[in-house]
Amino acid sequence: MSQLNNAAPSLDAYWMPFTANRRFKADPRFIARASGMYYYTETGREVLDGTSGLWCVNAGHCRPTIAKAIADQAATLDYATAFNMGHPIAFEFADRLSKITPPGLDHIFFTNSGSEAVETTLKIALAYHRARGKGTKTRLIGRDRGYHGVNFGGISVGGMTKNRMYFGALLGGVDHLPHTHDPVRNGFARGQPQHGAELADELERIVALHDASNIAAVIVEPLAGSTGVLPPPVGYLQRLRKICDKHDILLIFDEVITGFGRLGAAFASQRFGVTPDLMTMAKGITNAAVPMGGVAVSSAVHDALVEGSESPIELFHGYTYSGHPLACAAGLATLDIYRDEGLFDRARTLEPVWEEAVHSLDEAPHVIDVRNFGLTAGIELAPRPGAPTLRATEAFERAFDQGVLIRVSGDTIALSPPLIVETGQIERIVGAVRMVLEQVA
Ligand code: PXG
Ligand code: PLP
Repeated sequence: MSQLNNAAPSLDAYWMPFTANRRFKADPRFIARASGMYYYTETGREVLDGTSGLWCVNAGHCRPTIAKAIADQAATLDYATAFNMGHPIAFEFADRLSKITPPGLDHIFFTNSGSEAVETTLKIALAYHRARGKGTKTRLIGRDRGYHGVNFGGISVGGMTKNRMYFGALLGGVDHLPHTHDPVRNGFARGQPQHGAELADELERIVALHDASNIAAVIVEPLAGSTGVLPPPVGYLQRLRKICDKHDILLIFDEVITGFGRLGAAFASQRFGVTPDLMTMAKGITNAAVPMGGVAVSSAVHDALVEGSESPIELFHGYTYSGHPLACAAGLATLDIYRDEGLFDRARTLEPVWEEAVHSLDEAPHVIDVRNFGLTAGIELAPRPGAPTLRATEAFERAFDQGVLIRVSGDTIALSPPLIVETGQIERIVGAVRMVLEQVA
């Protein structure tokens, strides 16, 4: 099939993830290298990264200290099993992470992706209740429009229809809270929307239906990212926390996107002042230079599970590459950059500038809602009649041709630039979006 030229490999073998493979392979877009805020195509064309890769390159691309840390580690200890063996750097990285995680979330379990981090939280939740003699608490509660990765647990508690509908009956014993998107009451909100805290009370309805004795955990993204940027209504997370406490239900925050400064604090938990019992992280944990994820666990959950264990191995769970030395090295170098450059505070300081810039699109063609929080924004477009999502897809392709990478989810443009973004670059990103919205039909 498609061939770039005689020397280039066929495009057939690689089945691309979450991609319109046929459309892409008919007109491929390749990134050859990256530096700081920019990608460069094979022909050397500069593309401003308005999405931090995929919400992950929070400190900008190809940071030399991270590259060096990975290279040095690869030459020193490439791999050692983490099962009943230790290598020092994993302990060092977990300790460093535990200093920036929310108060009490002091224990770190390493995974290799956000999806694996999600599965890990769900399994820990079940094992925790069982270890306390509450083995009937097995039901898991997610939320409509939630994204929790692509493994079976994650798509079961998740609420993105297309990610679920092709894959059978999924996990049993799952229920969902309603999502919080309410453009009629909250349209074009700046920051957290005012209306919707009462949607957390739906958890009481779910508890009344299934009984608290059967419910293990609630998992939500503090700010829903993938579905098109939905900041939590004022007071919503606080209410969820309260209801979970009342019924001995664990609260899990999936902070794969919201962690590492994206919302102007180390984690969304600190920004919103609500502490979960378990928290996922991934993406920005290594600035995306080596795949890694993790779960931060409260001491209460950790200690009950470990001390309540009937067997020497307290948790029958873990991955070959949990705490991989190269990922830990990348992670430590990444935390140094975040700290030394004050990037979490930088995101917070830039937030009003960002908010002003993205809301300058409120009146742009096709725009039906604009949402923002931290260094994220969702610009929702009216679907083209009879061809939903195509307008946004065309906007993405045109923006790329004009030298700006944006992300689309359904009919929403999602923006999340690296935290090193300059004011002029914010203007360039927003300017490109305005221009393509004026161009697409
Ligand atoms: N939880 C959340 C909240 C996420 O955003 C995952 C889990 C899964 O992480 P991994 O590392 O397994 O991909 C994510 C990932 C998008 C997009 O278009 C977002 C993600 C992944 C792919 C695309 O917004 N988030
Ligand atoms: N921010 C990050 C990313 C960190 O890793 C740390 C410490 O490890 C801190 C902040 C806190 O820095 P300090 O201990 O210098 O106050």
